[in-house]
Amino acid sequence: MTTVIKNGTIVTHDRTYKADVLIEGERIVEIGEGLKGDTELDATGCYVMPGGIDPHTHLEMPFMGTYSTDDFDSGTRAALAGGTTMVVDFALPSPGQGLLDALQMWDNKSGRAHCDFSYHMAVTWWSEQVFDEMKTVIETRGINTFKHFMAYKGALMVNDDEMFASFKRLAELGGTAMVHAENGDVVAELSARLLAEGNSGPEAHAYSRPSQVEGEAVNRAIMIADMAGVPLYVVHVSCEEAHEAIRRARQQGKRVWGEPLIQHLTLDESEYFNADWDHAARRVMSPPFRNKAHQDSLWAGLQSGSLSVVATDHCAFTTEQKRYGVGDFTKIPNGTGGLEDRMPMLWTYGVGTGRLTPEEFVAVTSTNVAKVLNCYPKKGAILPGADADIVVWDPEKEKTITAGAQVSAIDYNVFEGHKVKGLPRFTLTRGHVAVYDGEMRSREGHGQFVARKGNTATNTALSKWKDLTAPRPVERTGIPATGV
Ligand code: DUC
Ligand code: ZN
Ligand code: ZN
Ligand code: ZN
Repeated sequence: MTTVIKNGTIVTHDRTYKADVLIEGERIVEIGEGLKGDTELDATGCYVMPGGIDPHTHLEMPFMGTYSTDDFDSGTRAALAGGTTMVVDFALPSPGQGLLDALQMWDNKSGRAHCDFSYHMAVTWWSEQVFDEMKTVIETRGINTFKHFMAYKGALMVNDDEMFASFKRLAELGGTAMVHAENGDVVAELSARLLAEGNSGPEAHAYSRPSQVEGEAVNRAIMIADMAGVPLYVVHVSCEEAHEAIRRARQQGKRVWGEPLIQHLTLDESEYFNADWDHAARRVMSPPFRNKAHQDSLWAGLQSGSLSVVATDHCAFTTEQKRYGVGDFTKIPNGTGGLEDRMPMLWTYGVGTGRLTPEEFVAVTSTNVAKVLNCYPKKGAILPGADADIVVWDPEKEKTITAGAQVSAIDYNVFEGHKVKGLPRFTLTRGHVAVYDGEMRSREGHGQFVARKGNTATNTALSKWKDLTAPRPVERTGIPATGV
């Protein structure tokens, strides 16, 4: 069974050209002119691009006393509706739980996926068991990315000694370290003080996590990664201080990547000062939305290449769940949605404004992260042999985002009212047409796990630490007698 995508313009991270794409089963088999297939998809007026990869989702995640509402069913359908064909979710052990045990929990949930998926592993505590299981996770399970929470003190947070131990183990095994970078001690202190002073509303969430707590943690993580010799991926980079640290590290030759979210690029802190409690609480996430200066920094990072990937951190809670935090902002479940809207919003505010080229759009929504996660060119490419994960993108198609029309299972949308121009005409997941001109034809269980290899390079390029790894005692004379 073959399908041909005809009359479109192929856009990859490095090229734009007119050609047809022939798909046989689940793979791309040929690219050229005048190709024929059993069925045809007409891409006249459209761009034919690698399907989006969202490397940061939390589907049906146990968190802050509840579970995020979008699961592998509604979450991956939302992804496909917006042109995303692969998601990478975080398998999250509760402190004390083994890594393999947590993976089993995620395997039990992910069978419903409509598109392909992979996992990152979270390290939420440290022990000999975690040390041992990391090897199995990387070498047997095909998961080489491990996230560390530097915030959520008393719950998911790891301390510097645990993080250093974990980073060193990852360096040894060919893993990549990831960090949620916020200084959890400072956040805890500020939160307690705000509450004590009577600041209990959702705006206090933003006051409790100023950009300095993120900048400090990113700098610390980069230095610890450098000493351990491990590549580092910083999730949800939201501010200039964090971006600056990443820019500097990259300029020094370190393998450090930064991931801004579509929310931080397009929504700002004024959302928290809305008089409506629900409006503000629905936008509570960590890190919080920032001001325009920070947004400009993130856009500049995408343009210059100092920031590599645009994700969502999709972690969707209903209004009812958000209301657990009435009277105490620290109990508002942290998280927002974005899976369905990431690509249209980035196209509209990036390509549509001239800030990004279509090729840069492909790079930051798909190809760059496929390379960082070691699944390129199976994913993130329009090449013979690649998976037929493709979005046929109509740059003229428009809509106004509204919760009433979304796939996500929650009752609001943080992008409500935004007019987007640029939407999928077709979305294909491993050759299967999951979105056909606005109609959902996806299949529960179609999604497969994408195993990823370990790294072949570490992060020791310029590390001075290497000089200290084999310390030798200094030979001295004239040692004073002891016990005088
Ligand atoms: N931040 C959120 O807002 N939600 C999930 C976890 C996180 O780090
Ligand atoms: Zn996080
Ligand atoms: Zn997250
Ligand atoms: Zn199929």
